[in-house]
Amino acid sequence: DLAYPDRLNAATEIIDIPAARWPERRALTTPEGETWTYAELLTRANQVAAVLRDDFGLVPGNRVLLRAPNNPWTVAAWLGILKAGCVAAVTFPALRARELTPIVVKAKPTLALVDHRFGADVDELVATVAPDMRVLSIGAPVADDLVARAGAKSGAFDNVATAADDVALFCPTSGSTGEPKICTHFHRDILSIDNTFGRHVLALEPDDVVSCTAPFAFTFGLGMLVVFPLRAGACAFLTEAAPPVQLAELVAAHGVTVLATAPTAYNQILRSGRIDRLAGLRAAVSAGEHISTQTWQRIHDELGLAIIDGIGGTELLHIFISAAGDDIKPGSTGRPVPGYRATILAEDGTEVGPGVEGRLAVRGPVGCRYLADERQESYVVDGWNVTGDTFSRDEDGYFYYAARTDNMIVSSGYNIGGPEVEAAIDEHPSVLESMVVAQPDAERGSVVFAAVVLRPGIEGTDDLVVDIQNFVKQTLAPYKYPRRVRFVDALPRNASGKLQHFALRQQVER
Ligand code: 3SK
Repeated sequence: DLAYPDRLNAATEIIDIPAARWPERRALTTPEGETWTYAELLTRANQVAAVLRDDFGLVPGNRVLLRAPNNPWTVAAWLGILKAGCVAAVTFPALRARELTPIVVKAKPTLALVDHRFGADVDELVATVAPDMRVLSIGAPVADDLVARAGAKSGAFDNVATAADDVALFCPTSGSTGEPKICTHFHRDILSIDNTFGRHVLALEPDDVVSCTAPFAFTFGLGMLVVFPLRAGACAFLTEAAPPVQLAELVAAHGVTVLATAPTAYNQILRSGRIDRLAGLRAAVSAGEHISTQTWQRIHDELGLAIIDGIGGTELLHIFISAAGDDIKPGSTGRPVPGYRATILAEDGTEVGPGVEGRLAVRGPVGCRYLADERQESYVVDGWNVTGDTFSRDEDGYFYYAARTDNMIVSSGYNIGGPEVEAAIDEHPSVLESMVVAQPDAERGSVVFAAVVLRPGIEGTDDLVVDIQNFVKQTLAPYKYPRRVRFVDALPRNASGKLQHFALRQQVER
């Protein structure tokens, strides 16, 4: 039943109610041995809310930029923002000032809560585009930080009585063209992802220990590590950054029972020969990109574990089609999660029948609402959320992934907009122009492939490839760098000079 009361603060359901029920249970734990009970997490979230209201004078509806890795204080900060009735604008810590600029300009945060290791880019934003944004460090080596301020508060806080459809979240997502889009989500949306995928597919139990590699800013991580475990009385195992092979060791050492990550990580763990470290898992989730039948089958053969595959989107907050339990057809991403409907649309927007490829369109309790963005009109058509994926479905209602419809590059579960990588490469002093597309890759799903035309007289050497790659890593979030670079004499263009990405895509797919 997805009927919500008019007044609803998601934080009440995610921490206040569970903390009253399971005060002494472990809510959060880390590889470093830090453990917070539900009662401790509630106290700290309340303290954060009090800091926002009393020290910074924030009022409901104010936006707070959150830039911090997956650790207990980030969870407390996120919950505290919701408790205070403010909007949490979550951002990937890896993003650079240049990528944060359009987000901050559009989101207009009043305050930024920033892990002290990621402060420099935010200082740059204050100096350039956000002079009025105040900044509070989390865990700074200086006396005045969020942790110190929180410690001075009582730990009691009456959650703001937000409306169920007040905005609680701003989630930026890379645009396949141009600027990032900001997806806005209501308090009730946050609960809906649990009342659909969380309850009906994942079905966590209080004894579960859940690990997920996705950052909170990727809503896959927010659901898997905050919303689902806390509402179930389970424990989230928080890692700031762990390469897949190390992750497998941590899963074994810390008794993780549910792992959620992208197919790339499962592939790397398989290749490392350490798949046995996942033997203690009760469930595993794969999302962010399509998992191949071979990878799914190998994990099944090795561990007897049927990975829960899923496709979701920042626009819809979490997973809306998935395959789980006995309801699995090899090669299929599955069927709509209870509460959602899905169909396949032709170019003209009409629904096509079984076996025909087209745009995957979805409707359900959570939908896309971009913040002040004309791209909203093409994403939501007649109530359908028209995703950027090409799928087909069969007679039984199972959906099959075919390809991305747009120029978005999905690599290791990360969405990377080709144009911003092109813009960064073009700034390299040796480069005249570039074109970036996805190249299929067995391990990462796709990798960023760049065709680069050099300035006259510059020779394309291996050293120059590395130099261009490093240049991009310093300009953008490092995961966006082109793993493959090819020097070419000219970019593919049609007779009128228009760039033809599809031509390069065809070349690199061969
Ligand atoms: O990319 C996905 O499949 C996904 C899954 C869950 C939540 C968010 C996203 C983008």
